[in-house]
Amino acid sequence: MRHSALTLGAAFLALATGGAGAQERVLNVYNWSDYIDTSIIDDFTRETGIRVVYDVYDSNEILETRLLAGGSGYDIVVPSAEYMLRQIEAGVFQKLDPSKLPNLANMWPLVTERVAAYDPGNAYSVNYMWGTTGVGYNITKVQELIPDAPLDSWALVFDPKFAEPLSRCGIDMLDAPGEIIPAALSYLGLDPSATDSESVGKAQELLQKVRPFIRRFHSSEYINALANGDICVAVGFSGDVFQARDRAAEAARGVEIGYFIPQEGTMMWFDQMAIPADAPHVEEAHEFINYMMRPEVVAKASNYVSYANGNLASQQFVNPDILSDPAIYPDEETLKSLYVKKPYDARGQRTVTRAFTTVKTGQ
Ligand code: N2P
Repeated sequence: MRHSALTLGAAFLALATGGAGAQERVLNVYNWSDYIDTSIIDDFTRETGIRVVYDVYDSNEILETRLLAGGSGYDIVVPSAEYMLRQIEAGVFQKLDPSKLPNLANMWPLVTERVAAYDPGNAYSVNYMWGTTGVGYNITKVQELIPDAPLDSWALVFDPKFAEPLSRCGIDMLDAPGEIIPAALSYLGLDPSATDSESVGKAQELLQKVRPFIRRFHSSEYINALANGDICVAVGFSGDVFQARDRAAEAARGVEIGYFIPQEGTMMWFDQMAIPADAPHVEEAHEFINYMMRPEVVAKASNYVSYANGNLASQQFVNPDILSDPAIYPDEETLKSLYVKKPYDARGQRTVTRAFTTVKTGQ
């Protein structure tokens, strides 16, 4: 008697608190850092009852290592499209079930078609955000040091003539071989997707000349570093630089941040929501992807992180100053200077990573 009363009590408590014992629904998300308005996660949990465990990374290489090792426990991951072809071949993702994703109708055919080059038939992924890799800078400090600074060219960071003086206020670069080597290649007028040792060797040589002037290779700390005025230049991701600009404006300490897409060309990338083959919560993962494809929801994300999304129906809810900014939603003219990197094969990836590591470690 007493025993069953206790059991009932415990069951009631579990239900009331959503604690273990009740069938708690959980979703483990692994996404890029500084990539969402967290109120979206709270709204999702409130509506669905699914508790979200949200972890972050700041590099495709970190994500890939976890995915290839298997058993990550993640239900949603967000690799960049050009990494996906190899990852799909390695069997790390499961196919999406389109019958559970009615909001696919909201997606932007232009983006969906581009991504199909990496995820054939769009069988494994849905676009979350897309953007460019370019240069963020502190407007006042750069102008002070170099009044005629080339604020439209990779020369700002790859020519020692500019990098040397700027090293006084600090240059950061992404800690990402697949971003920096292609940028160096485009500055040199070479194919940004090249992996042959001659081309990559030239990029390495260029980078070694400016290596002494680079303060740090890191893929997320530059947001606050730019906003606080700790550094004055960062090779970084578009929306992250805009977040730095917004944080600087909020702090109101006179730091003004600009961003440019180098005219020699830069990379445009697409970050894709996908479900690992061994995801423990496949049903919940589909619910999450479908939720993120609601026009108002993904527009809220874009408005917060200043990245374009791949959802056409969302554009009516995206802030006009974001939608009309060609550095976020590129116009025809800007699109011409953007390239999409071809996927590296395993050997090409090794060549590029080795060159980058040599540059970083200064050997
Ligand atoms: C978000 C960076 C995401 C862009 N902080 C990299 N693909």
